Amino acid sequence: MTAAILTAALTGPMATKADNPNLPTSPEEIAADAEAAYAAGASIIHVHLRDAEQRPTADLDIARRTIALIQERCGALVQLSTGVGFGVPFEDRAALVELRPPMATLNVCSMTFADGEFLNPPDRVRALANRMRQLGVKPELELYDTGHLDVALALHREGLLVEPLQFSIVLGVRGGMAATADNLMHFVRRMPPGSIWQVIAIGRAHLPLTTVGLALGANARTGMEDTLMVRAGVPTSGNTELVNRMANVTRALDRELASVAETRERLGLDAASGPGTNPS
Ligand code: KMH
Ligand code: ZN
Repeated sequence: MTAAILTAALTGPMATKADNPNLPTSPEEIAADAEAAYAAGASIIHVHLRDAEQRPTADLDIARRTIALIQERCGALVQLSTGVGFGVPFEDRAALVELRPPMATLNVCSMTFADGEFLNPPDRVRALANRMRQLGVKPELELYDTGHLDVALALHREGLLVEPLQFSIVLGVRGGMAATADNLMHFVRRMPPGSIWQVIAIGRAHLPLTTVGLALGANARTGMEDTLMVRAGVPTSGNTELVNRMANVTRALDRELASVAETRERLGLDAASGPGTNPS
């Protein structure tokens, strides 16, 4: 099997330090955790931004500062979340790609998301996909339910996505698919050949279903966005513990961890319209 691309999702949109005091929220804390995740084998850092009150934000100054600090401290690829968090207008979320990170998420459908409403109107998703293609920002397509794959494939048919398509199969969000192997296998059967994919398993199913994905040849994502616990009832000591654990699982399955260079190559970042580092 190919080497596994490991993504560290350090912060997420919802939890705060009240849920787990080890959650990084300031640009400095996020960059410190990014450096440690990179040292532990992650080649991609998935970034959510927070303001001084820990609220999710798409503030461009906070984004610039966070990206610069991460890049000062390590060579990992930055993947900005355009999901950002509830209450942040879609236009502000979409403006983040103007900073030209090498990668960003693209959430293709609106949905109930836990107790919130996650708004991704079709015309704006299409415009964002188009803009990302123009800027050479590689989209990671977030699929929370079966129909989301069809919407993503329709964007591809419209010429808005560049191969290889990169999918995250998100399991365990309330309002999306439950975290079951059966739901995962639905996508494994249906994704087009050549797709690059990972499981994002939220909460209790995080370790087992991410491991199933790795065993099937997928990439992996871990971090405090996806679980605040290292096992039931035990809060994690932080992102480094989670990334080290997933790196160990990957190696135990006899797979290597992809370097940044290999990650760039597999995702076609250098072939996209902008360079992978996409200086803004
Ligand atoms: N929060 C995860 C369930 C995004 O940031 O745009 C999915 C995610 C998407 O990471
Ligand atoms: Zn995210």
